[in-house]
Order: sequence, then structure tokens, then C-alpha cells
Amino acid sequence: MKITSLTLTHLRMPLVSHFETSFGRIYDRDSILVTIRSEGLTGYGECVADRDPGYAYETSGTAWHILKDFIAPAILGQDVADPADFRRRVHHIKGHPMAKAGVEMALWDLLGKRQGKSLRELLGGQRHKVDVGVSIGLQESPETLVGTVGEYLAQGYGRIKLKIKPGRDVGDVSAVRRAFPDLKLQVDANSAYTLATAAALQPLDDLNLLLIEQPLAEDDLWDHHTLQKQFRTPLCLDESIISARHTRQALEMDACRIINIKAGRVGGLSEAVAIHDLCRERGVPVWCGGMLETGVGRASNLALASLPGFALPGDISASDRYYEQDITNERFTLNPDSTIDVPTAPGLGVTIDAAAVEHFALAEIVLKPE
Ligand code: OSB
Ligand code: MG
Repeated sequence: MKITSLTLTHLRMPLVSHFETSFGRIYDRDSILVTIRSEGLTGYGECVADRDPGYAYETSGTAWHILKDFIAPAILGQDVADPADFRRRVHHIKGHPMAKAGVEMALWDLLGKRQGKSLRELLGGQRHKVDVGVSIGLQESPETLVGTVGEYLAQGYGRIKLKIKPGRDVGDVSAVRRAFPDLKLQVDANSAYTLATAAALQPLDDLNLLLIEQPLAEDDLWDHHTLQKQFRTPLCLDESIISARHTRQALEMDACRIINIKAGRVGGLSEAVAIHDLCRERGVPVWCGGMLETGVGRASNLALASLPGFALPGDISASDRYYEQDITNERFTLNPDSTIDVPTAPGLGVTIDAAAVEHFALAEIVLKPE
């Protein structure tokens, strides 16, 4: 696939309701839309780096720099055979997985369009619809939280994830558990605890949670191992899992018993599939995390989550949970059985609403071969 141009569009889209985690509150979501033109076809990818380095060190600013100054020159005017070839070409660039993943997604989209195959088919996904849940940010009070959970349950979501942080953990989660005794419930701390402060989480072990996501620092596999020994509830790692190699090490260390897979965090869909395959071999359940994606990234997540090892519901909610207006013409809706259909058209299976992209664009550059 000869790469004729690469367009970067920095987007900022208002969220339907603000989203608060242990690292901060946002009212709108930044992302970079990657558009690649090649041999008469156009591929789209989403770089999920956020405005602030709260979840990960990458930001829209660092991703823009790495994409423009390092990744684009490695592919512009070149014949990039497939995503594996792309990975070899950017291997010398240390880190910056979200920047790489944005371009890799666009190449998968192109590949699918060229071969007339959906991303699900290309990745080897089997399901035509995937189980999903909703990730709820920190609310004003436990009462508001119980109310919000009730609203999502009424919409048909069958699994709820609650964000927690020190001081807003056992009280909040117990209130939800009391109100909904049979609910499939899990929590996510986004690395807000240390081994010492995580002792406060011990009562969570009696609340029948599916998992406790990323309680400790991202670079701290060993203390997760120590903490896992103190909990019957499986720990699940998100931020800590940056590659298939780290996944193997985390599992060998018993630092967690479930893996959250996000293509952006691990450098792209290829690495995400490699992590899925490794976990499947070892009988470790995985699920698809979310980054408040636009319709582009949501289509990619759905294709990924259609692989057979995705045993738990993903953080892939319907479009209307995030954005009143999206950048894809297609909107994703929730089926009554708490699933979302996997797109079937070639590539990502979505089309771009150019007017919406223009409306949300803060900056755009078109890069071409020298
Ligand atoms: O830790 O899973 C996370 C959103 C942004 C950054 C990190 C996370 C999240 C979510 C939302 O939990 C998942 C979603 O609905 O997209
Ligand atoms: Mg998480």
C-alpha cells in the first residue's frame, strides 16, 4: 500500500456528561483522527491520547509531535505492505504506543477496504455482537451514584464499572452493591493507591466484584503481586500492560488474574491480538477497555472484542453514552441483551461525517512525501 498522504486532525468533542476518574475530571475529549490515503482508498484511525497526561504519559501534543516528526516520515511515499510491516518501520521509535496505534488502525482499515474484508474477519473475530458494559465516573455522592447506575441499568446495560479513588471507594461501592445485589460489578482505581493505602480496599473483597482494575502504579507489577495475595477478587491490570511481554511477566508473577486490553495502550491492534492469544493459551480472561473513543475507535474496539478470548463485557458503550454528535455517520446502539453489533462493512466498517470532523477540529495538517 503506497502511502500518498497522512492527515492529522486534532479533535475536541464535548461529552454528554463529564467523566471523572482518580486523575481528574473532563468535560470534553481530545483525540487525533489519522487519515491515510493510498491507491485511491482512505483509511481512518484514532489516536486515543488525551489532552492531559493523567491516564498515560502521552497527550495529544506528544502524539502530534511523534506522528508528524517520526512516524509520518517512516511511511510517507513508501510501500507499506501491512500492519506488520508498519510495526517494523516504527520499531526504532521508543514508547508512544497511542501515536503508533492510531496509524496502525488506519492501515488495518485500508487493508480491509482493499481486501473487501471487515476488521473482525481480518483479526479472526468470531462473534457478531459483543457483550458490553458501562464505565461510570466518580459522582457527587453515593446516592447520586446509585441513581446513575440505576439509569444505565434501565437502558439495558448488564455490567457496571465504577471509578474509585482514596476516600471514594468502599462507601460508594457498598452503596451500589446494597442497591443492586446481583449486579455484575467491577471497579477501576486508575493507579490511585499504594500497597499501604490499598489496605483500605480490603472490604471490597466481600462485595462479590468481578475484578479490581489497576489499584497501584502502572510501573508496579511486583506490588500488584503482593496485593493479589491479599484478595480473593481477581486484580485486573490496565495501565501496567504495555505489551505481550509485560502480560506474560504479570501473569508469571501473579500480579493479576484478568487483563484489560486496549489497542492504543499497547501500540496497536496487532499487539492487542498477541496479548489476547497469549492469555487464551493460558486460560486467562481478557476484556476490551475503552478510552471514550469516537465512532472510529469504537468500531475498532468492537472488532477486537469479537475475538474468542474476550470473556468479560467490554467498556464499549453505545455512542449516546459519550457524544451527542459523533464523527462517524454510523452510531452504535445497545441491544436489549447488553450487546453491541460488530460492524460488517470492509475495514472498520464506518464512514466519516466530514462536517462533524471540521466542526470539532482544533488543528489539521496534511503530510505528503518530500
Ligand atoms: O481506565 O479504563 C480506563 C476512560 C479514559 C481513560 C481510561 C479509562 C477510561 C474508562 C472509560 O474507564 C471507558 C469507556 O467507556 O470508554
Ligand atoms: Mg482502566
